[in-house]
Amino acid sequence: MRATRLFASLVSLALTQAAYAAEVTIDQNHMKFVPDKVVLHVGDVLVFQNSDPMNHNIQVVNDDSDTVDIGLQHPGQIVKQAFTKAGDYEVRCTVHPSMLLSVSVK
Ligand SMILES: [Cu+2]
Repeated sequence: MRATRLFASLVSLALTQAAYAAEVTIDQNHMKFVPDKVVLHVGDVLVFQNSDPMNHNIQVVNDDSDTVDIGLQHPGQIVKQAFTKAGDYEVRCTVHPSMLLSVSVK
């Protein structure tokens, strides 16, 4: 009985954490962010994977033009970026100016 209750509270804890911090994967493929638009909740994490045979660079720019530059991302490398403030962001690759990802954090 006790074990059942403990298990139930662990499950609800896990569900609560999942609800507050999701990881959303963005691929970089053929010099595009895929998908190129995403809506997140505050605290969610974008997981960038690079499926291209070339380096990319990830820059996150917010409404006020504040920029976070994550640096070069090599082929096959995974980079994670948390979004802890609501707002609209644009993610760019400075190596390939046509690569754009719009991120809306609610
Ligand atoms: Cu690029």
